[in-house]
Formats: sequence, C-alpha cells, structure tokens
Amino acid sequence: MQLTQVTRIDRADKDEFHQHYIRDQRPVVMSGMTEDWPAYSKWNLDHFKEVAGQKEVPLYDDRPVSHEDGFNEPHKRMLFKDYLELLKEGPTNYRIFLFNLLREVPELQHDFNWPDLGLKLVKQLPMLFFGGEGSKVFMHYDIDYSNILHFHFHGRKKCIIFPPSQTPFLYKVPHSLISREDINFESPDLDRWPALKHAKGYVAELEHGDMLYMPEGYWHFMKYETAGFSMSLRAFPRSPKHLCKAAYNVVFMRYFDVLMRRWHGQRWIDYKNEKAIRNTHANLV
Ligand SMILES: O=C(O)CCC(=O)C(=O)O
Repeated sequence: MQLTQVTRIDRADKDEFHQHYIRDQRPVVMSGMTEDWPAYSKWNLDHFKEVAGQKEVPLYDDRPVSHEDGFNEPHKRMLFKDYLELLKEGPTNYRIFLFNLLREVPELQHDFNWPDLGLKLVKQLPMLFFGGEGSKVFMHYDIDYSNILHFHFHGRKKCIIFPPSQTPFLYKVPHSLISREDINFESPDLDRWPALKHAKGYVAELEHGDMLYMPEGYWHFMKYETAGFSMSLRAFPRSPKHLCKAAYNVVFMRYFDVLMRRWHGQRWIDYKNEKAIRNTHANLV
C-alpha cells in the first residue's frame, strides 16, 4: 500500500476549506477546531457516565460477519456506565458504532457548534463512536457516501483512508460496504493480498481536538490507540454518481443482503468473501 500522511492544517475559513478540500475532494486534518466548544473540556468518560450512564448502548467487537446477524446488528448490549468502566479498565475490542447519543441525551447538543465550512451538515445525524484501547473498525465506507467531519476527543486514534477510486484494489466484499475482514490494514500480507500493493491512500493520527475531513465515499479503517471517542457530522454527497450509489445501498442493497443471509446462510457470506478476491484479482490482469 502506498500511504501518505493526510495534510494537517490549523483552522481554515469556509472559503479556504471549500476551495482546497471540498471542491477537490481532498482529505485534511484540522487542529484547534473544537477548542472553543464546551465539549472540548467537558466531554470525558466521567461526564458521559453522569449524563447517560443508564442508557443501554449497542456494542460491536471485531468478530467476522455471520449469516446469523442482521445488517450492522450489534453483538452485545450494555448499560453505558458499565461500558465506560470497561474502557477505563484496559484494552477491549468492544466499540460503540454510529450511536445517536445526542438524540438520547439532547442536552449534549449544546456542547458543540455546527461548523460553517461550506458543507450542508445533516442536523439529525450527529453520531458518536467509542472504542477501547486497541479496538479496530474494519475497513469500510458509509452507506450514504457522505462527506464526513470526524472530530476526535480523548486519546489517540489512527485512521487509514482511501478514496473511492481505489476500490478495485481493496478486496471489496460484494453487496456490502466492507473489504475482506481478514486483511490487517496496518501491516497487510502482500503475498496473500497482492492488489493492495497498488492501493494509494492516506494515514492520519488524531488527537484530542483534531478534525479529519473525509470526502464522499472514502474508505476508512480506524484503530483506537488508546480508549477514546469521536463524533461524526455528515453532509450528503453532491456527486450524482455517489447519490445514486447511496440510494441503491439504502433502498435495495442492505435488504437484499439480509434476504440472502436468511436464504443461503453462511454459504452466502462465504461466496461473497471468495468473490471479493476473484473480482479484485481480475482487476490486476
Ligand atoms: O471511529 C469509529 O469508531 C468509526 C468512525 C466511522 O466509521 C465514521 O465516522 O463513519
């Protein structure tokens, strides 16, 4: 894989951000974006325990997709206060993925501002993500191909990202949003996954206060180097091609996949995983 560091800048204004990053669909890390938000100093594990400890949260670990699961179905549920204790105790694979905590605890919405960077952010969908030390988010892209502003809080996180143009080299599993889950994107076995030699992407290390801009449909793999949490704000894609793909995923693909899991069980999952290799290697000849 050929990975370059995502450009890092200090706060940019709307025009600059639009011209250099949104228009050109280039990722960037901006520091200092959240320093004037109450959340910057207020949001920590103890604060969440206080305001939302009694909520039940959906958890995911790194087990491979099974035909017994629904599309994006959580692996476990727990009271938020117990999960936060787990994060403090030490490494754990359990993560909270795409949780609309701000809908559950509306007062949290007063703790941040919607940044004006030239993106039409969707106000209903501020999502929070939590992970234990060492936990990994498999390589995937988002169902709606959105532009994502990913704000990191508390601890360190590593992100490996690829533009949609690199999909032919990423062992994409058909009828899904993921690449093969047995690829270790931090140190891939290139004899087993030779197409990755051609993949050109980016890497970024996020710390408290950093914001990563991921353009439309970007693939992303995240590793929580320490326990931590992030918030993503999103803006729907502007490219007609991405809008069509998003509509196809939301209206058809996810239901089709669930149906096929019910019909064919594990054979469907195994078939898709094999097809990921055949499709990708066909792109190499
Ligand atoms: O950082 C995470 O836990 C996942 C982030 C993610 O997938 C997203 O923002 O779309």
